[in-house]
Amino acid sequence: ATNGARVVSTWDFGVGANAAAWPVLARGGSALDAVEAGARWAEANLCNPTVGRCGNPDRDGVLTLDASIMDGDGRCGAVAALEDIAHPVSVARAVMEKTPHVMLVGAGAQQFAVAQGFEKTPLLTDTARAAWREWLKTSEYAPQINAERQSRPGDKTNHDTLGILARDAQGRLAGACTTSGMAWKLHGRVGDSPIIGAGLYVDNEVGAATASGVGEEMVRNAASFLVVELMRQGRSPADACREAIERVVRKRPEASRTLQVCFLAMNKDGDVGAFALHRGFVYAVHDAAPGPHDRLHEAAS
Ligand code: SD4
Repeated sequence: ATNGARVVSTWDFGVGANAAAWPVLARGGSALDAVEAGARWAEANLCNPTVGRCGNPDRDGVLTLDASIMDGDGRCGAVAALEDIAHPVSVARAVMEKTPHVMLVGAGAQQFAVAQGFEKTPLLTDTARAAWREWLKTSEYAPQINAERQSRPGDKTNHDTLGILARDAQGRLAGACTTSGMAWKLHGRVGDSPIIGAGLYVDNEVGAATASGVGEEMVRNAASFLVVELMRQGRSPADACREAIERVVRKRPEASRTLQVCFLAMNKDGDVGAFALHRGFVYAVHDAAPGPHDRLHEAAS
């Protein structure tokens, strides 16, 4: 029943997200339900001092969330700059399924969420508030490479993005992306994660791609769309990701030295590939193959 089913996710916490998504695929469920389950796990369980939705707010001390979801038929939904709603990915799915629109932002997104029965609840933790107060002393916006990676002691959380892609037993693809964005961003800043084609793109005929890192670079390059289009031209997932990274570097060679950009892709056959601008991007794969599923793969860079 799990024939060809597979789920892949960004970063260390991708292991947990995959573990939450896999049972959906294992019982013959849809890729769309699987990626939502994985993203919800991340949104609910990343509450630790180093990473999470309980992570760091924007420069005004406000935690704003971005998320998107897409299936291989081109159905998609997204929310950006959403405040005080714990599961932005599910709000994104509601935008997709219950409105004629693709994206809702800010107060309107929150109003829609509440009308759909999502609970409004303050999310910013004391730890994050304290980190923000500390940050205010310098007020310097300096994103750290691989800040999402939990396995490196001493790393400070700068942002936390889960990108998750799945293929179900029927061969359908879906993806989701959820994040609190870059810490200390300007209030109102929206990254790549909720932008279809930038942080996420899925096409059943070709494959799926998602991104993590400094989102402005993905938006500039319509990067997840680019990765899928490169696969359409015959590139392997890893090759397509590498080519997209080269595009990022060519456009901004100076900036590329200090910021991280990471791509993760899966083609329609379930082959997985990744590439990062700098070392240290890890991703997790889960399928029916025997053996441990908590081993991480490090992307080439
Ligand atoms: C953003 N791409 O908002 C996200 C941040 C990220 O891991 O990936 N963090 O730009």
